[in-house]
Amino acid sequence: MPTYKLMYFESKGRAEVIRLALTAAGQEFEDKRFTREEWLKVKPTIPQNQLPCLQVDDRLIPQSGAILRYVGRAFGLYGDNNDESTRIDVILGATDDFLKNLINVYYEKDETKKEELKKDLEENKLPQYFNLMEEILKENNGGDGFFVGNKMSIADLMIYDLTDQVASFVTPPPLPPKLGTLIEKVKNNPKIKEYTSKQASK
Ligand SMILES: N[C@@H](CCC(=O)N[C@@H](CS)C(=O)NCC(=O)O)C(=O)O
Repeated sequence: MPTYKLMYFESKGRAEVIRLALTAAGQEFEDKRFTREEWLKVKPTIPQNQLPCLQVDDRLIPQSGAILRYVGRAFGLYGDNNDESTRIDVILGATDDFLKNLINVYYEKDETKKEELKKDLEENKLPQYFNLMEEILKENNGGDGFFVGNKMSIADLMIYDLTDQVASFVTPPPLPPKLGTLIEKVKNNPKIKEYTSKQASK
C-alpha cells in the first residue's frame, strides 16, 4: 500500500476537498500544513512551486484538480465508467467557473467594488450556481441520492466543501431542497463527521 502525504498551508483552500476525499476513502495520510516560513524553504523542491502537492511514496503530484481526480480514481470516488466520470467533470468544471467569482471578491482591493461583487455573489451568482447544481442533482435518482450513481463521489465532496468555505466569505442563500439534503448526507458520513469534529477541536 503506498503512503500519502498531502502538503498545503494551515487553511482549507484548495486542499480541503482532497483531505475530504482521502478521509472518505478511509486512507491514512500525513496532513502536512506548512507555515509561510517553512514553505519558502521547500518551495523550490515542489513541482510548479505551488501547493497543494500530493506525495505518493516518492512521487510528487501538483495541481489540485489533478490530485483530486487521482485520489478519486484510486479509491472509487470518480464514477464507475466514462459517463459517470464525465458527469463528475462537468460538475467540477461548473464549480471551477463559479469559484472564479469567489476569488475575484477575495482579491478585490477597492472596498466599494468588493461590496458590489459580494452583493452580486450573494444575490445572483451563488443562487444561480446552487440552482444549476440542484438541476444536475435531480438528473440522477430524482435528486434523492448522490450526483453520480448511488454512492458518494468527489463531486459530492466538492459541493459540500464549497458550501462550507463560501460561508466564510459571504452570507449564502438557502440551499435548494435536494442539494441541502445531499450536503447533510455528506456532512453526516461517519468518516467525514469524525474528521470535521477533530478539525474543529484543534
Ligand atoms: N492551479 C493550481 C493553483 C495553486 C495555487 O495557486 N497555490 C497557491 C495557494 S492556493 C500557492 O501555492 N501559493 C504560494 C506560492 O505561490 O508561493 C492548483 O489548483 O493547485
